[in-house]
Amino acid sequence: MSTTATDPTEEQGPRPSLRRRAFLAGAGAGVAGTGLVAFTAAAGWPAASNAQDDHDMSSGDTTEMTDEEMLAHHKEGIEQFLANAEDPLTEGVPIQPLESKVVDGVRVFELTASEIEWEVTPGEKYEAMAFNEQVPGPLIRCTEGERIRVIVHNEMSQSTSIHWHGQMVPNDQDGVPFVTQEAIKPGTTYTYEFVAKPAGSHMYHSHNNSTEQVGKGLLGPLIVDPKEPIAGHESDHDHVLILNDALGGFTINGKGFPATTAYKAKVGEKIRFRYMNEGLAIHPMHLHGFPQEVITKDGWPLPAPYKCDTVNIAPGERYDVIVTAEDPGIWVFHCHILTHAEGPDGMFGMVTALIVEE
Ligand SMILES: [Cu+2]
Repeated sequence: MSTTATDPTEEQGPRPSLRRRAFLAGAGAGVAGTGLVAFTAAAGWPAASNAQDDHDMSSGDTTEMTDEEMLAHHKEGIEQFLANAEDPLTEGVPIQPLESKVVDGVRVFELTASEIEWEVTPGEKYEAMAFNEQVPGPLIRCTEGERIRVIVHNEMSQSTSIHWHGQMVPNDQDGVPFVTQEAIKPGTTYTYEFVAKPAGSHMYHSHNNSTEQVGKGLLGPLIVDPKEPIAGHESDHDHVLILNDALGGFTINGKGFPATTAYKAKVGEKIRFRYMNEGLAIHPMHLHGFPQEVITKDGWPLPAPYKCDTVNIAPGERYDVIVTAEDPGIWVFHCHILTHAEGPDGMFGMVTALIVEE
């Protein structure tokens, strides 16, 4: 797995133009996600974590810049993205593999939920809720049929719980307060245990006050590898892309363009992308240049994989695709709801690229 880049080492100061780009990311939510704005406003959240109420793309702001100014902003974003591909511009590395130990035949993981600040785009930090101080949380990975135990510490000021999205667990491990368990109150620890099945790309997330808690980052990937390799699923690279649309606007793995991770491959290599949507809106992910071969839906292998160039991922869904890097170049890779990806100020939000080298 190489879902993440190396640790950023330097605090980056806010850059005025990038602050504006983050602002526009929020504006996109205001236009395309009207329901989202209403919902979060009704819930009294997020007051401080989104600029969407302060900016309206229909107000005429889009025409205030000259063509030259728009191009300059666009160019600067691309330059920042390419710099980020070499040396991350933001603090905080998401989805790090979670260490485990085997105790009496059970694979044991440990998660700690806490309230942190998370840097989404350079200089833009938001109040987040995180497992092990990562947004999204660390990667839990195991093999189908393994018994796993996850010890959860709640260091937040709110109660929480964890639902194992896609897993066929015993009912009392399903993670819904007052339905299958008591809530995990602040300052307490709770332990889940189940046999990991079925195989595939799954997720774990809070199931308490989940609009706020999942929106702010209490989620992560759960990959259950099949006992035997599946023909046609071989790849040289394996990446998780978790889509979200609350904390800091539209994000891939907790970061918005230009801080999104670029994916790299050599000509002829196969890349597996595992899409997971933890957001409140659909996100059709479009890759320039090459087809995406869809091999699984919600973890289940498809009997007849199919090729397409845009994969529409609804909230809660997972799709795994294989891409063969056929030609060198920088191939842009983005959500095709354009208000999630590009505005007069250039690209923002759910945009990344597949960089193919000879
Ligand atoms: Cu989108």
